[in-house]
Amino acid sequence: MDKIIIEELEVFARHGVFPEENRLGQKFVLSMELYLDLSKAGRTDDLTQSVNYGEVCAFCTEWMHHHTVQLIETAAEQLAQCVLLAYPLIDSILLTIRKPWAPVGLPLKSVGVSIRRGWHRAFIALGSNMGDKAKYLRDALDALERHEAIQVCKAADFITTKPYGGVEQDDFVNSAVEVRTLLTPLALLDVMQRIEHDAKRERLIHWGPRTLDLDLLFYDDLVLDSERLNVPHPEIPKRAFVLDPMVQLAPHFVHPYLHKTMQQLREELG
Ligand code: A4P
Ligand code: MG
Repeated sequence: MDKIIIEELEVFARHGVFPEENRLGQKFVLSMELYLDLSKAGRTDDLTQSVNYGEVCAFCTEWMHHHTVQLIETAAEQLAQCVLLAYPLIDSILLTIRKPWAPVGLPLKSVGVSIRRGWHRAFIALGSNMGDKAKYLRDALDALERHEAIQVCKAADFITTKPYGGVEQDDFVNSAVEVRTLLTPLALLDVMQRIEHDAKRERLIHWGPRTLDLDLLFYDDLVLDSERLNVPHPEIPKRAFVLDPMVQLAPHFVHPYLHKTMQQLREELG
């Protein structure tokens, strides 16, 4: 992807683990690559189609002046997120923060951290079969939208479905939502589980009745098989109540290892 490059912006700030660093401050050197599509700006010669690198430099300088944290890891994490939120055209950022005067007591040129952060596309399934089911789903959508690192792009219709999985229980209301997020997959799962918890969800019977169930269906084209998280959600191809909303949101989205579109998976399920 195209990028804007900013090299070695010098900023005086007070980040550090030692109290003297917080009191006296020192020089920090910022370098960054801002990844975004520059073709439209290139064709139109119009700055509004790109990102003003001067503004970004002023923004980062201001941010470094007005925040004090201990670790440059934290400074980088927070600053990267602020830049991505302030400049929506930027898809991802590679940010390096160096400390040439780090109090190491040994001759070195500089120490630093380098992180890459950006927007990810994810799909989340929603389900409820207790109480005011549609309200649980609406509240969950609101809670996702309220999170600063999550933007709801598109929500599918709410559909009423028969319970799947052999447990005798009430009908479900299901839906799915497409989001843009700055969160990692596990951080997104944490947010989803907090929202479930706030909906007074109790885990009593596996696959049993619940006020709110949020499942992470897809996260970019990531394939992850870990103890806490399986992505894509392994049950997708067997579940019409997931595939119907997915077909509405993204019929041509390709499952990362089945290599079939949502529409194909739905047709195969019959
Ligand atoms: N986990 C692993 N991968 C994921 C993922 N991609 N998304 C882990 C979310 N969580 C994931 O989930 C158990 C653990 O799975 C979590 O702690 C997480 O670390 P859970 O929600 O606590 O347990 P559960 O809901 O009882 O099981 P599960 O497998 O989530 O059930 P499902 O798959 O959600 O199915 N019929 C209809 N018509 N509509 C429904 O919505 N839902 C279910 C529940 C059954 N039948 C249904 C519906
Ligand atoms: Mg679940």
